[in-house]
Amino acid sequence: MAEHESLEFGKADFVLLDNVSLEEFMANLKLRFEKGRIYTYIGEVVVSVNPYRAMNIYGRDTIEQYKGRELYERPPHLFAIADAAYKAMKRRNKDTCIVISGESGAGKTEASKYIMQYIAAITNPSQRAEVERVKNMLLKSNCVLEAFGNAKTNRNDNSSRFGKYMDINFDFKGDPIGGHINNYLLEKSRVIFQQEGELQRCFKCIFQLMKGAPDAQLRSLHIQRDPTAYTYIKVGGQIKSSINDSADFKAVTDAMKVIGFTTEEIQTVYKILATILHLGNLKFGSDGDVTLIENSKLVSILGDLLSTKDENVEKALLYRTVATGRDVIDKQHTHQEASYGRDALAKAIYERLFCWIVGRINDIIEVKNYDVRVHGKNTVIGVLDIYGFEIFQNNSFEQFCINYCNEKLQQLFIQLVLKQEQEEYQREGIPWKHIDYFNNQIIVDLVEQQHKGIFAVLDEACMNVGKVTDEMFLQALNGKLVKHAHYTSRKLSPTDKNLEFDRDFLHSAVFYSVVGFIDKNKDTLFQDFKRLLYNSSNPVLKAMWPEGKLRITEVTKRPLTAATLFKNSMISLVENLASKEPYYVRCIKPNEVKSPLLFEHERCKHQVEYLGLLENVRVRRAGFANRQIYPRFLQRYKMISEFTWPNHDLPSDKEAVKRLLQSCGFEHDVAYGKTKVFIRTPRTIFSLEEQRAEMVKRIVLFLQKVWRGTL
Ligand code: AD9
Ligand code: MG
Repeated sequence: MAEHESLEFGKADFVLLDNVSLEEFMANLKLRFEKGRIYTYIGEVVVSVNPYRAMNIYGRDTIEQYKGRELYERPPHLFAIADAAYKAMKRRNKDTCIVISGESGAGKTEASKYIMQYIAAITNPSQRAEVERVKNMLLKSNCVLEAFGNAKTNRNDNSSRFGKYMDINFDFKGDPIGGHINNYLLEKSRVIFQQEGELQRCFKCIFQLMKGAPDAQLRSLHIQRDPTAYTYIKVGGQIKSSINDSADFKAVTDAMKVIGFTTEEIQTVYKILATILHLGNLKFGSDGDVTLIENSKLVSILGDLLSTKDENVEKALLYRTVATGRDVIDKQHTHQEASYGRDALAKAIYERLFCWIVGRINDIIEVKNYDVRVHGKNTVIGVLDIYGFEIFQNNSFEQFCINYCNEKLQQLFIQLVLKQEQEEYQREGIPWKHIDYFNNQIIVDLVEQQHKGIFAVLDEACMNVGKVTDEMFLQALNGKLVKHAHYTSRKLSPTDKNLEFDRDFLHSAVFYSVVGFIDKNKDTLFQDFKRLLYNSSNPVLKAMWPEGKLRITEVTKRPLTAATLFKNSMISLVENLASKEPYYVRCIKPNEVKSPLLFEHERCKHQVEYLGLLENVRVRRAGFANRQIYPRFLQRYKMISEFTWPNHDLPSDKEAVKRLLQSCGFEHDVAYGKTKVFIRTPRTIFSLEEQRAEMVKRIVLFLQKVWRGTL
């Protein structure tokens, strides 16, 4: 509780509201936003409202103010949460994680960057060169991943189109020694298609290359500076570069160098981007039954960029090898198949490039030469920054996955903050009035349940031999889910194919068009393309496509579908987060127009509701900040009471803890459960800690005197 903050800025912790009602919550949130106080606590959770303006609250001086301080000592800030996670990791040897959630444009990525900067700033006081190098690489990796994984959308100018979980590893001194990044499903369809709207763009790196690369480099890639020359990036309508593209190109290229990418690797990265742009301009025609490439000049450019023979490129684009029994034949693509193959190739090489970049960064930043026996346990702080919940005019498979991911994280929050907390009070026999909340498990099940969930139905449709259409998938869904309270489907017009389901308890339905679901889920790329890339004489490219080694007769296993892969990755992400001590940042987007002044009441209220913030306040307010099992509590604090030091003679540890707390005058702030003592406010813990430190000091002095024989 940040009591030092003046009330003119509202309550620094929602727990301090006079009445816990939605009206009071919103009034406090609005007041603080208007007064430039963008952070507010709910206990140890930080609620953040995107200020949409540069704030002078992230500098070195502010960092110093938060370093090593307790949460309640300073005004609410991301730095305080980062510090709490860091302290827990360092003092108690705990792996911790910081989960940042909120809808698209709410400020998650910015928050994750400030958190990383804070951790970098407070560690390595002795300036060890190796640690500085690691920190620099971790920070630089952000810059590279943003260039390749972020894009302008109608909701956010710098929208993350991939999910990112980054572990930072620390040595026993608490200094960073390495890290690891997990990336989740990149929205690769953006490579070839952007939704309509003046703000939609392809991935940032493409524009950075066009605007920022030197003339000679562009010439060698056969690329013009004019984005309107390229079909793939003009579909969304917005084809202007942004002012930063040029400077960013340099920054990203430099960052890749600092991280340790070789010149050849960096060149290959840009060759791949150029390949994609050229692929988009390839046109297919026909001569009778024969499919042709109309602009064959592009084929030789592609051959050059991919370091392979032109005829190999042409063949992979126009034919596919099929196995019929023991024979292998070349089957010519129809016009439509060739276009499909071209687009699939563009998406696949971009996705592969992205994963390769992440893998390369991981190779370099992973902890090396760390001997646990010598250095002690290496602990971790994880930072999760995913793509936020989003609704567009037209929502497809990607939005479906992104929104499912947000539901999963909300479920984790519910499990850890709302459900388990309350269950523990009940289990321990602490008097407790249950606080109701909407449990979105039903929505999560609707998506991921075995056999009956939307992903299962989709996978089943994709397994069918023969041609399965999106329409048939929709029918299958209707058949299975017609009675589900959160599922409905509708057809707006005879040609329209929509499936629709409600996502939250406010019944704000999200409409997903099923068009493309089957295709995106199967996610097939003709083996011929894989072979083409594997046979490249560019070793970097070749290494990205190891499966191209297989001959067509050797390719038997059906790969997992995109939905299954994503579902599995989400399940393991949540398991990983749940195994660590979590800290939360809940981001709110104040308006749709990126204004620093506008607090749209209804928008914000909606977010507060679906994030379950009010329930969070209620549980927190009625609940306890800290709990410890009796023996552990005694072990830590027994020296501060004569009744328990050095040992107690009371009938049980529980009785001893009671006696200890009575003697310190904290009786009013605690409750005694069956196995644990519960402490309501953090101040009590801090006070116990202070008394303990004082006693430990005295005991040490005493012992020193005894040893020296001066007593
Ligand atoms: V998405 O789910 O990736 O589409 P995010 O990550 O939640 O979204 P982001 O962090 O990218 O949103 O923030 C959007 C924009 O809001 C930024 O580009 C900034 O212009 C602005 N923003 C967000 N947080 C801050 C802040 N703390 N200070 C100043 C901010 N501006
Ligand atoms: Mg983001």
